Amino acid sequence: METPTRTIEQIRLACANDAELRNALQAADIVPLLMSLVHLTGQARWLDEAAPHIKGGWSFLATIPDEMQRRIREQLVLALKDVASGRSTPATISDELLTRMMHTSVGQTVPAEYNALFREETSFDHRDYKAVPWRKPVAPERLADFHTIIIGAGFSGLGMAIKLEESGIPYTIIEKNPNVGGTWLENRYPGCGVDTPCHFYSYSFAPNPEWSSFFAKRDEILRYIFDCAERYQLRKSIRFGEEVLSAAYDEKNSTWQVHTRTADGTEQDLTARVLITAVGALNRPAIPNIPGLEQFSGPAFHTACWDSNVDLTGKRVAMIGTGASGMQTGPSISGSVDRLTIFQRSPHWAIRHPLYHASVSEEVKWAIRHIPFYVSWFRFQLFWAASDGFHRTLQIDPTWSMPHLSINADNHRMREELVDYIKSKIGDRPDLLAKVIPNYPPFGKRMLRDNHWYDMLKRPNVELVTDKIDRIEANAVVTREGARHEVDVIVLATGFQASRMLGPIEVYGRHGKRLRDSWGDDDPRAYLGITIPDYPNFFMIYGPNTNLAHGGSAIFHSECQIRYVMEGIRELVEAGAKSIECRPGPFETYNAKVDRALSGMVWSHPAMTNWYKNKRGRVVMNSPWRLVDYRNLTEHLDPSDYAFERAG
Ligand code: N01
Repeated sequence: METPTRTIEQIRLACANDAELRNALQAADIVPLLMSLVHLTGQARWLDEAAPHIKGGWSFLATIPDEMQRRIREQLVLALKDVASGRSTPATISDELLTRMMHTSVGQTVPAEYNALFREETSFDHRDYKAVPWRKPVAPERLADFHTIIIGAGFSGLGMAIKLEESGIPYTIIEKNPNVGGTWLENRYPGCGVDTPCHFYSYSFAPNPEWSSFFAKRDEILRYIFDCAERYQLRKSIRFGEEVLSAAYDEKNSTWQVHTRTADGTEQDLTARVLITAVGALNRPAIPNIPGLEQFSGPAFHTACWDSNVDLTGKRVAMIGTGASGMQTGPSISGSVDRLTIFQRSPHWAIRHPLYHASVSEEVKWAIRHIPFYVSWFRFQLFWAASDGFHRTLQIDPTWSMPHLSINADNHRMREELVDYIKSKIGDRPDLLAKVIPNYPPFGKRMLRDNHWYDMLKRPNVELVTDKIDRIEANAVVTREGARHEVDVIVLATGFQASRMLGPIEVYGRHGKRLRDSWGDDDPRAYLGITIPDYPNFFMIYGPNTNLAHGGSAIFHSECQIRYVMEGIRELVEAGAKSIECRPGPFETYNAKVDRALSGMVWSHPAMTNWYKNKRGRVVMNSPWRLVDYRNLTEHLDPSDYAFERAG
């Protein structure tokens, strides 16, 4: 395959200033540099030499000796200059070599089935492998008949819009907020940020070489989303400040009637051939049912509705909840408040990451911009380290002898490492230690990243309360043991109504069938998490059982779903059909498979609560699959899974 001109241009720029190039190479991670070298030269011998020194996907797990590092950097300079001067061209990487490179880059066996995922995910040759092009000519005026409504302008909705825009399909996004960004617009509590590495937590087709840190904070993520909305000119198609109340399928016309309300109370009906929900799962706050909460006389607010008008400086603050939001909020406010009293119902596991608070140096940003393939390999390493690389850790071994502590040997090893880490932080405080070590296996609840949590717990102005809350009074939180904790402000870090999927939107399918009647309050099901029988031309992004709880990026998953939806719309358009509707057979078979797989995974363990399960204990949020499995399941829409209604 011919090397894209963009790659050659990139290399010429890289070689334009020798000092800059060498500085950047010195600062950049050695493994992606090594992979760039192999990618440019095709010289696989480097892999054999480096392999014994690479023990995982994270950069800090590579211990390549200095002398070898020096040779890699030197050879890379030469290889780049050869290409820049036209003496050579970047090598063509065979599938076999690609598998070997993936394997070496993360120091673990990566099956060949990841090749396609690698090519799609890393944009290494600037091709859009996830594109769904028309297979036959489609007159633009015909597309007008396929107007699509997307609900939600967060990462998923915008990603969907970008692909519809590219295909020429007219669409409208309806967004309840005044701007794009979804959960990243709404959440602005102190310390809010991502804990998936952001060089992976970003669209595969829109890499951002400018991330200022490896785990970006909310404002920077929101800026990235704003940039994408501008770059792909999406704003013109978004109706802001308008909420969808209901959507009903009109069988006679094979269209959706979408009923909305704007902020001023005006209600409207819109019509679309296709309806796609991209409403997220973590944006309807769960307000705890604690007696007296409404009688509290001071400010009380949820982390997702942070009240910036309340200055916490010098205040006595209660924080209820210790999940991902609490983990970021607590340490961020503990230095300025007078007292922080944390009410923990159950502890969470938290893992240390050496780069969690690190920024990306200018030299590394330069390398990301200029060294071909560098960021592709970096992204792949992050993908592996943050997701499929430890999927097996979550599988219940039925013969495991300590099921109350862990679920298999890998999971147990992880538990021991986590406990050792906690002890290294607060081993001198047995009172705290007893409170924070979870009594359930790692990954039973969402794994958190330690945001100085344990350091915070040792602060003299911080108290960790594990007694149950009995009630809230005008100026205090009172526990069942009768302890009164006087506070000025209450922060509710109590999570979201995740399993009540699609929130308050009422969806009516064929024969007026109400989706909430089938799903109940919290028992959603869908084929591949995307489509449902009796709901033609209806697709969901981040639907049932698509949450990634072993790691990975929600954006990866939504891109899988977006491609699948695009294939569905393509079938509809190219077949000249009026509707496409999931058949009951594949729906039932798939959901049975999902339930079977999940029953053997850590989230089904009885020792903990989590937001993944519904009231009956069925895991309704999480995907049981590795990312590569879900990618394969959604790569192509199989028309035989669907019924089509022909026009005319
Ligand atoms: O919510 P949670 P979250 N009395 O449900 C406690 C994403 N996210 O907002 O564990 C007392 O995890 C509850 O206790 P328990 C991410 O996917 C990502 O923190 O049920 N306590 C728990 O401690 C995450 O998983 C990021 O016993 C009560 C806490 O409140 C998801 O959002 C950052 C209670 C709720 O924790 C949700 O995280 C933030 C009560 N009545 C969020 N009710 C990053 O990427 C609940 N609790 C970093």
